[in-house]
Amino acid sequence: MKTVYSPLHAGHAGTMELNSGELMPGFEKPSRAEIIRARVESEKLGPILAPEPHDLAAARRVHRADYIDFLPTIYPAWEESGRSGSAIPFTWPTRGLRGDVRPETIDALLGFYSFDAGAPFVKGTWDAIKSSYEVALTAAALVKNGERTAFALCRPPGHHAGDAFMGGYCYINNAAVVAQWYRDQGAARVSILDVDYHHGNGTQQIFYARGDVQVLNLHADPMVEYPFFLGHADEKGEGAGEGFNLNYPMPFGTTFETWSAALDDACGKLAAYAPDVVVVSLGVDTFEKDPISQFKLKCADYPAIGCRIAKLGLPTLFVMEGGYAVDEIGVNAVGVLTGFEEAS
Ligand code: OKP
Ligand code: ZN
Repeated sequence: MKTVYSPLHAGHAGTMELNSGELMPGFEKPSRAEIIRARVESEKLGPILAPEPHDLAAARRVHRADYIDFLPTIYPAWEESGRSGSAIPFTWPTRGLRGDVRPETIDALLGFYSFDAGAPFVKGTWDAIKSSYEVALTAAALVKNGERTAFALCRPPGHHAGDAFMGGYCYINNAAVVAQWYRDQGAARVSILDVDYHHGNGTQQIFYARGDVQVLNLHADPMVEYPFFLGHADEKGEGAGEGFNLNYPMPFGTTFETWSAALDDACGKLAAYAPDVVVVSLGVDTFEKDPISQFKLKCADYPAIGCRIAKLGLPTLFVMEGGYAVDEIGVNAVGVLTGFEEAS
């Protein structure tokens, strides 16, 4: 299996995030991608390729143009206003406020285009976002051109980003971009299987009213876990999308026995949908030692996930999302991929 990786992710570093009432170093840090890359090499998964350059046209197919135009202007505007460090929003147009009037100043715009304070910008953030997007599209093309599978080692991740908002370490929704790109390249149906611990609220929002992209999400119950305000089992899609969004919320403490039964059910629904291609939003924050998560999967479970996905027998693109236990992130992420290859 080929991996696509860019060193430009590393400029998105030194970010700060709000946690338990304190501003502290972000969990979504450069070593995550470096450790996965090192494991790809030591496991001899296959060649590691640089991304091809891409303009932002494919991003505009799933994100609002004004949002995509705003992203590269954020850090320059932040610096022009005399600040350094992490650009972070602090006010949002929630219920009772005007979310339909685009404000003019950088602090207001940051809130206008986000749903939380979890997508900080530093100097290298835009270049990292763009490189992550190019990594996803380059890996997508490998599968389109006949490879059975490929691994997009994306950083930053994407599944919390919606049509016009960032949040939860995510800016451009890489999985949504490539799903739409496959449609535009002639795929009739695409399935997105999101196995990250957190609900992929951005992916759900982008495709909620569409029947041509099936979205399946396995995650911690939003009643008690981030992102809190989406991801319940009764969210099944709307209009033409009715029945094409499936959520599997699970309680804190969920072990592989329960989790893999949900995966099995999701794979059954996916097979019945018969997509031309599967995009896996690959998060490994379901791991028992993940510092911000509450599931109990073990290292040995990750190859079994890859094996189950391989049994679908479909062209499959893996897009990296979350996972914060850096000591084991390489073993677990690459474990899914080697499990897939061994069962293929
Ligand atoms: C991104 B992905 C505040 C706590 C909220 C946000 C978690 C984002 C997870 N720091 N943390 O789905 O792995
Ligand atoms: Zn996550």
